[in-house]
Amino acid sequence: MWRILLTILSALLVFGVANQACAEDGYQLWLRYQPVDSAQKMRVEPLVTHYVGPSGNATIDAAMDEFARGLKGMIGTPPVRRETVMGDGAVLITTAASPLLKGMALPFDKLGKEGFLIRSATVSGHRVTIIAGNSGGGTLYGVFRFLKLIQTDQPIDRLDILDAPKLQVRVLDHWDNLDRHVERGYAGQSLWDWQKLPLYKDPRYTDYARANASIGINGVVPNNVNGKAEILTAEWLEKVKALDDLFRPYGIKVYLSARFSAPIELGGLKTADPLDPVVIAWWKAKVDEIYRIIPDFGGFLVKANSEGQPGPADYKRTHADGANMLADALRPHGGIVMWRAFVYSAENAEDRHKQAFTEFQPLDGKFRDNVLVQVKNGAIDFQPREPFHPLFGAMPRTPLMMEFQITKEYLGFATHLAYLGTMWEEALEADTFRPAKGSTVADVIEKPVDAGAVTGMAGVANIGSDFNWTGSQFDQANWYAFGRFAWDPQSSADDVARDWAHMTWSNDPAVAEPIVRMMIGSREAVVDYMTPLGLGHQMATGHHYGPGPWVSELARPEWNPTYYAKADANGIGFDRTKTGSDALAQYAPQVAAEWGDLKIVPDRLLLWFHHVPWDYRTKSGRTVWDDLVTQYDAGVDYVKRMQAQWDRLKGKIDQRRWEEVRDFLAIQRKEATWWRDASIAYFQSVSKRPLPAGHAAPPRDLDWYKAIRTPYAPGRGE
Ligand code: BDP
Repeated sequence: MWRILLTILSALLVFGVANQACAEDGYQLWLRYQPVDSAQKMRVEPLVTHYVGPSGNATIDAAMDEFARGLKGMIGTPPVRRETVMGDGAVLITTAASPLLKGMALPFDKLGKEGFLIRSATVSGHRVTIIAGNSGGGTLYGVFRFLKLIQTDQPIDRLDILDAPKLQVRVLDHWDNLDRHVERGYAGQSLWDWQKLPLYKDPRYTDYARANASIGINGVVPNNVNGKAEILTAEWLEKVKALDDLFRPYGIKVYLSARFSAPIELGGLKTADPLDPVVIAWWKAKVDEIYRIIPDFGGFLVKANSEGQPGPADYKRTHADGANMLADALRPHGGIVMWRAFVYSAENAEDRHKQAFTEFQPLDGKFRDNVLVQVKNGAIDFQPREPFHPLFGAMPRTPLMMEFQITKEYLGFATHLAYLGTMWEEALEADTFRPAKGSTVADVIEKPVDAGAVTGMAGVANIGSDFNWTGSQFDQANWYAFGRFAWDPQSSADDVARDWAHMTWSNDPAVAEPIVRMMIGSREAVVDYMTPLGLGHQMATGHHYGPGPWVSELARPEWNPTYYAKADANGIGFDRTKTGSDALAQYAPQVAAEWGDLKIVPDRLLLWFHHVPWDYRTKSGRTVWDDLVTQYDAGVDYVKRMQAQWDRLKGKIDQRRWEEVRDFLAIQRKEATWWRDASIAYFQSVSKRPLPAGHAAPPRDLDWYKAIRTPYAPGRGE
């Protein structure tokens, strides 16, 4: 009896200690591989007794390592590796070329280069599971999918899964400077410890690659679009090569942001004119040098003639001239150019909403076929809500890739819980009506402009040196969701959130479901307390931290929040109809007709496209003034509800992560309230209207909010 008690006691002690030791901090992301429950363990164990895979392929090796790691965590004993199928329960981690699969007529023709199949089958009379792609990369994705099934408590006994990415280039753009400051970064310093590279390779780089591979990300731009040219020097290329070597087994290519004036800064030339033969020769030699060092280099990302960056317009050349010159240098090596369409000019008085379209649309069909034009989801700049960019669908002969911002520059930095999956879903499912009804933004970016044309999606990374990678536990969901949407732009934000919540928090629906519900409304809450009813860019100057709706004195009109709200004694909103800037004319006529008509435009885009009097009635039946105030409060209320919900999860989630989220929600509530109060104080000073019944007056006067300064807010621009 005593002995039994003692055993129980020591087991409890060991368990307690182990529990302490494994206190979770978020480092494992969604790849936590926690022990599955006993029922799942019983189901899984006999099906994964050993694994078989070819040796000598670094990517398959990475896949097998991950397989062993995942199962060790989830069922305790890792399966062993064998040379051949020996009995039931073998998992074949292999490629189409494997002799083991001979004569099996598997549908490899449907998988493309990076797809995979997972199939329960019989090989040599034994019950096995096949995980295979045409390439090791596909197989690796298949292994991650298989592990996810186990992780999320799903059966693995009768599998017949085929999946392949819908976009080719699925790339993270890091806005990281060489001194490790991250522009718009809220997760510490840059992950890249350049000073120690190439000799010291932080093991985190491999964990980063694993996380990316687990969600299908296959490209990385490690340096800022506003970056320095030095990254292209031999010394820095060696550092980049070190990263590339680590990433290669995970199917990830490295690209670089290229500064257009590099021939002047590095080459000592007098010009960077893209049509100048000396400049052309300089880039060709530079590209050849890069490929000598990094043979599988992906290509360049370029921000040109935008916000002070150099570009072809400095020499009166077009974006196509600039992009094509680089594309020609990259073509012999198979590299691509991602040329950004985020442009607005210092001198141009045209509505900023219209400028990228004005500059780029006439260039349709003028780009080489290894150029992708990279277009932000909206025409202004990653606002909490924007209508989709009018360029989508308007350049049918040019590959357009989507650019989303994963880092939350305009959505409360790292501390506000805002799941961006819903925002991206909204942008991707928007109907462009080009060429006809039913052609969504997702369709536009998915469909190659001609056979073999390249497709892609870029996400501005939210990753840094913080132990939890993204600055907050919930921002990991945005990294995860980006990968999922890049893999399949038709994904459902809800499904993605659910998968993430199960893997990151718990398989218990009593935990996962409330978390999913919090996430799904969270971005709308940010819209409500920052920029309701279609307002845009009301953020404070420079760092964009906190509210600044009153700011009107900055040098360029479109830098001022007052430019976007256009609030005066009579009303509020930016008239982008025919009577105003007519930006609507850049959309297909059906879209312009819907959004241009006050009777049909949804309230969520009202002030984006229309200037209306304060007593204009929105679809809610309230005046626009009353509705604005109501929305600000709705946003704050949502945060309060998230807090209450999170409190109810106490004890069901490991303490450290639970406390961190609790505290971040408190910050969010404080800041959401600040946004609400400051915005109402300002707009009331303009509208001169009383607050609707039941809505409290801001506790301070407008001057108090205006006086708030936060010069050390993180992530400043350069
Ligand atoms: C804006 C950022 C700025 C970036 C710019 C860009 O404020 O830091 O450099 O976008 O996308 O959102 O180039």
